[in-house]
This record gives sequence, C-alpha cells and structure tokens, in this order.
Amino acid sequence: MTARILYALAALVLVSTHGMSQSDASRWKLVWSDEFNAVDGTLPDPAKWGFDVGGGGWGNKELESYTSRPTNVQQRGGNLVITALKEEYTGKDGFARPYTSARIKTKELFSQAYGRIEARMQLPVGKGIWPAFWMLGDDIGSVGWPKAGEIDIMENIGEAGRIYSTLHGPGYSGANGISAKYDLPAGEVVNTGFHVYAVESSPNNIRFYFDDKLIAERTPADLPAGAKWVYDHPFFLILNVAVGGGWPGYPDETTAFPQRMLVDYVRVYKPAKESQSQ
Ligand SMILES: [Ca+2]
Repeated sequence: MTARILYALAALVLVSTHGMSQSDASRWKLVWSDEFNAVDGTLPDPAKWGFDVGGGGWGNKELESYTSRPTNVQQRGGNLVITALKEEYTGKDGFARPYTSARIKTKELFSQAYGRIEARMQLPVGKGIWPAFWMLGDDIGSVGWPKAGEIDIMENIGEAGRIYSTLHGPGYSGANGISAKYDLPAGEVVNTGFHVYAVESSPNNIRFYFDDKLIAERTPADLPAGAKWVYDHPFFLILNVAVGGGWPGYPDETTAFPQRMLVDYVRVYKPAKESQSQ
C-alpha cells in the first residue's frame, strides 16, 4: 500500500469522525463555510459575518453588552473565539453593564432554506452562561419575530451534559417553543472537547443532531393545533454567548470568567442532488 493511499484512508477516517458519516457526506454538497483559520487576533470575515452590538437584554433579560472588539470575538488557533468577560462596559446607549460578550450573524450576507447546517464547537459552561448556535428567518425585518421563525440548533444553559434544540414560531415562542432536551451519553460533556451540532431541514421536516446522534425530528404535526410552520424560507445564522437571562438564570459565585466558546467551523450544505428526497 502506498503512502498516498494510506493518507487518503486516514483522511476518510478523519472526515467520518467529524460528525458526518461517509454515506451522509455523499448526500451533501458544501455551499458555504467559514473555517475560522485566519491569522490570530483577526475579527470574523466581514464578507460573511456582521455584529449585533449593544445591551438592553435582547428580549431575554440578558446582562451583557455585545461588542465587536477582538477581546470579545476573534479568530485564534483555527477557531472563532467568543469570550464573555466580567467587566463594566458602557455602550453607545450610555448604560454601564457588568459583562461583555459577542454575537455575530450572517444577516444580509448569507441565508439558505433547507439543507444541512453544522458547527464544530467547544462550549463554555457555567451558571448564567448561555452559548447558542441558531438561525432566524431572513424575513424578520418585514414580518417580525416570531413570525419569521427561529431555529435554535444548540443552546446550553449551564449544564455540561445537556443541550437544547428548539423551534420558535407564531403561537409557540419563548417559553412555549417546541424544545428538545438532549442528555449526552454518560460521561460526555460539551466543555472539554469539540462536538458537531447540526440541523437538517427539508420541506415540513427539521432534524437536530449532536455529533451523529439524532436529537429530535420536527414536522408540522409537532406544533400546537392551528399553528403555522414557518421554516420553508431562507434563514441566516447566529453565534453568540449571552450572560444571564430569564431562561438560564444569572451568574453567581460559581461562575468563572472569562468564558469562551470555540468554533472550529460552520459549514452549510445543500442536497447533492436537488431532487433527491431527504
Ligand atoms: Ca477551523
């Protein structure tokens, strides 16, 4: 066996350990990605990501001010690093808030309906620390929230062995979102290594994955009677680490700072054959 063949086999093994099996890989065609491999200290690529900045709670009674400073968000060591800091910071609104962090989005830069969206991440875990990888319908500017739809691929609220995947839409938003709680296999945690968090969607079907494990499959039958399925249009991507909020609660003396979310990559796929049934 030549070295080249050995190398090719090793590469296949590596691909298969990153959350997508080889049979899955043949089903999907990569259409957008950010590998976050730029020079250490650089901000996210402005051609791919914009910032949400400021405070005010973001509708969730959060405590942080989001900034676009490298101290809160930068590429380093091949990862995007979002860092939540305990520091008093006064934003443009003139209010001093006790924490800073970052929230980036592909709004007006990239959105897609259907396909597979995945991120390989190591999460921060602590009381009141709320990392998330999620999507909003790109018609939010015209129809508003929650009519635009929200797909929360991964949220963590301070439990190292547990994540949530949730749909929000009209009539089932906020605390009434259609949520799935996923407990990791015994002994596994989200904050000491990388895992792949993914969603696969097709008309009237959304499936959430942790590594290669199915967390939940959603269809219009899962919604409250008469509620509208609002996921058959393009969505943009969001990555953030919130500090505090009505759902996760608030930092206490057990919460260490800084808290860092590491994102090795975000990749978006379409079906390899557009006509292929999902
Ligand atoms: Ca990377």
